Amino acid sequence: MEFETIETKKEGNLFWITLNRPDKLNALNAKLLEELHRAVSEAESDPDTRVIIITGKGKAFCAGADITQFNQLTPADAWKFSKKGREIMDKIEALSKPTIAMINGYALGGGLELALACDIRIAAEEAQLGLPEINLGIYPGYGGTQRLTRVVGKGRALEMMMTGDRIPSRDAERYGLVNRVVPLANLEQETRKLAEKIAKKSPISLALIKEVVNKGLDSPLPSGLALESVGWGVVFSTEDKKEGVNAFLEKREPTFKGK
Ligand code: CO8
Repeated sequence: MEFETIETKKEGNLFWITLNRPDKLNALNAKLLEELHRAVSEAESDPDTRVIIITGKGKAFCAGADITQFNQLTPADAWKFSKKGREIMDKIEALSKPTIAMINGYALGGGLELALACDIRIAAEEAQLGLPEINLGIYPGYGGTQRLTRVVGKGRALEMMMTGDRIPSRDAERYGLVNRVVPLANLEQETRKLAEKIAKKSPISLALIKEVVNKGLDSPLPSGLALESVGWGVVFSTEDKKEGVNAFLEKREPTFKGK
């Protein structure tokens, strides 16, 4: 598939998506959002892909929505632009395959919101994260008000949104906003190692874990727990469950096929 604003690469069971507008710090314009949508759809339907990694080229992961578009937007356009961005973030969160945001540099505004839509965030020591929309006289519009609050809690989320300050990745790690921080030089290697580890697990279990965690977070606890039990029944019917249990009993490594 040909893209102008992103690059994609398949590597074994991993599917890499690199935002590729480095001169504009990978700001999200309409074209990039549309291409990102197509790339994640391709990764989701690709039978070889088990883990999807999203990163950025150059010194930024993504510096947010493309501000140069803002002055041309009517309120109705702004609503559509926000909705389009939100739909792609929702789509990424709902993918059946695990996603990792590899945060190589600035993750700001819509860029942090993109990282928040991914399952796991790994950041370079040099990266900075924030929701600076308040400085533009607006506020986060790609899911940040909701997803950041769920990840770091209300007080920290409100402070980040109200000040617009960028926080270093070490602080983000302390907040639980990124899973781990590594030097930029090791970022790709560490991300690949983690992705390959997850790629060896049962894809059905991975998809169910995502579904149950995400839907459970939107539900009262008893409903989430009931969903967990129902999914458990499903996972018990799979060949992967037989393979996993037999491999343990036979003292060998399992090979999961996603069946
Ligand atoms: N949009 C468009 N262009 C950008 C953006 C952006 N978000 N960020 C950086 N750029 C451009 C710069 O204008 C510059 O272009 P040029 O070379 O043509 O002048 C180039 O990228 C390099 O940037 P800088 O020279 O500014 O690089 P610095 O290292 O000096 O600074 C910063 C880096 C601190 C990241 C700085 O670029 C910055 O503050 N950027 C803006 C960050 C920001 O405010 N992001 C939030 C955007 S709003 C948003 O994401 C809302 C999401 C919901 C949208 C709902 C739609 C209605």
